[in-house]
Amino acid sequence: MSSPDKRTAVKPMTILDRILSIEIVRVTERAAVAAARMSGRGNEKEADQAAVDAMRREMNKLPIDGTIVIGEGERDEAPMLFIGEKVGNKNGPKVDIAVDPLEGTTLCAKNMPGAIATMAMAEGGTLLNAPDVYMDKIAIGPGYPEGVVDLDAPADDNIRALAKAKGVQPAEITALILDRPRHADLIEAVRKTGASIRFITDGDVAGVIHTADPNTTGIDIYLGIGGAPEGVLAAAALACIGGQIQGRLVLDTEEKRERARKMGIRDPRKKYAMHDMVQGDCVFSATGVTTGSMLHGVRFRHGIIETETVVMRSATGTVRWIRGEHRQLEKFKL
Ligand code: VTB
Repeated sequence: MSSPDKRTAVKPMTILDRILSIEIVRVTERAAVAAARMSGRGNEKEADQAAVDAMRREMNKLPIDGTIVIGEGERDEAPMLFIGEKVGNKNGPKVDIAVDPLEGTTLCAKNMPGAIATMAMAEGGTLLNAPDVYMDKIAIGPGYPEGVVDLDAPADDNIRALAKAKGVQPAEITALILDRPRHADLIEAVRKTGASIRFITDGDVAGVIHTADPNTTGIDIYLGIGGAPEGVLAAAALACIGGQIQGRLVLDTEEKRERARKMGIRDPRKKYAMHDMVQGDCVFSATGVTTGSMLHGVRFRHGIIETETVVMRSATGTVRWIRGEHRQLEKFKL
């Protein structure tokens, strides 16, 4: 028989995440609207700060006992939403939270396509707690045998293996890569196979998500080094919609290895599979700030603010596209 204590005890994330998967939408919506007000003003810091403030305010209303595990930075350097910060009204399940209140600060500041506000939430203790360093990543969409590509294989071998599994020529594969000088060798290896490359200047959370629906996006594989926080967020999204991602933290200095050690990372060379980064049930939400190929940006119309959000739940794999019309009533102004 269950004790009264048990009956009144806080329900685990698995039960509450149905509700949280709607609540989380409000959080990324607010952050996106705040950031969008700053879009095209050339000030990355202010845009980011606006998104952070709005996200934090909204998150603190949620019925969760939350801990930021992927945030705006490490305790000393980030005033808000830092790694380890407690959020939520404590009246709910213990959850780990990964946030990128403004993914693509430059995109937003320059009013270029693809800036998003994004966040993931998972059962307490199940999200990878990673320092704010780079991560080497590889990701593909669903429907392939496990391990068809591998972070440690040469990029050209990966392209050929993926083409074979897809039943096409390597020239029919398109890879998405961040346009950075550090990727020169990677680009050369991919080109050797005849595959096509689409470059992005920022925004690799959305970049990885593109691999989940190649028929629509034209992207088969994501390759290269981006932010580790973005890697964990992308892993949360793929945990919901399917696909494969592997990542390895780039801990190339003693200082970075030390920071990682402090977060409990014992093996600095560990290759993380999706379920090492996201070990339990999770929900993921992203709202468009500027219009990109995944989401519409925020639109300010007379008296109404429009948002578009994609929200996903790993327990069921449900993906919802939510268009919000926020009427600017005095009481509920965004
Ligand atoms: C990527 C990109 C992000 O950081 O993760 C990138 O997808 C990595 O850092 O949107 P560098 O810019 O130093 O290459 C972002 O650009 C976010 O800052």
